[in-house]
Amino acid sequence: MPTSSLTLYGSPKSGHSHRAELMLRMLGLPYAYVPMTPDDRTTEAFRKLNPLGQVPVLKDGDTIIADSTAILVYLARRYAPNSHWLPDDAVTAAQIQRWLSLASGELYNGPNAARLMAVFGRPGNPETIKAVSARLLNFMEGHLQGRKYLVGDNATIADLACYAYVAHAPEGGIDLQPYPSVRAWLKAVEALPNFKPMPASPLPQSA
Ligand SMILES: N[C@@H](CCC(=O)N[C@@H](CS)C(=O)NCC(=O)O)C(=O)O
Repeated sequence: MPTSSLTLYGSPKSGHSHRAELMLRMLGLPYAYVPMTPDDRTTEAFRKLNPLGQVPVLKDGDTIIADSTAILVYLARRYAPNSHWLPDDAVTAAQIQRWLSLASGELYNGPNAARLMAVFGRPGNPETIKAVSARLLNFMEGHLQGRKYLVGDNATIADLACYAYVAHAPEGGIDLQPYPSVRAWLKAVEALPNFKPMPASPLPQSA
């Protein structure tokens, strides 16, 4: 499979960036990484790549793909077509899409939002965030009983999309102890070839 020159614009403590980087690593694709500070994301040059000013953005030759789950789909289709990462069949693709939607919905508004509040001082409603997180994690726990990965028998882009913000949920004060199947799934993702962790942030202090 031919490769162009791949550049990922991301932030080291962004789970959205981490999922895109994991996919590049797991496909064994060479890439350049451009770390973006919050100020970098507001520049005119970066807004040309993504008018929303968000990381991650992938540049593949002349092709620009913004949004982490769009990047996962692009990399799977472009560099690993019809592989276990994103199989072609309709049912499996739909099951994977469900997890991509959960990653951009409940995971974003739950564990990600809790971490944003605790680590980065972002505003938010702790009660709502806790409720969204508990609903998602309870659902994941039931779903993962008897399964190694989120969809089917192999790792898919669904696992990469959901990994970082679940793994780092404790940074937002969300305890993963009540979710043994979720913790076993995190270990399964961490055991995949070329896995690289996202750097930890200080755990919130208890009052
Ligand atoms: N839906 C986007 C969300 C990306 C996102 O929220 N990125 C954060 C960093 S983790 C960001 O760049 N935030 C800056 C902003 O929203 O202004 C994706 O999946 O890539």
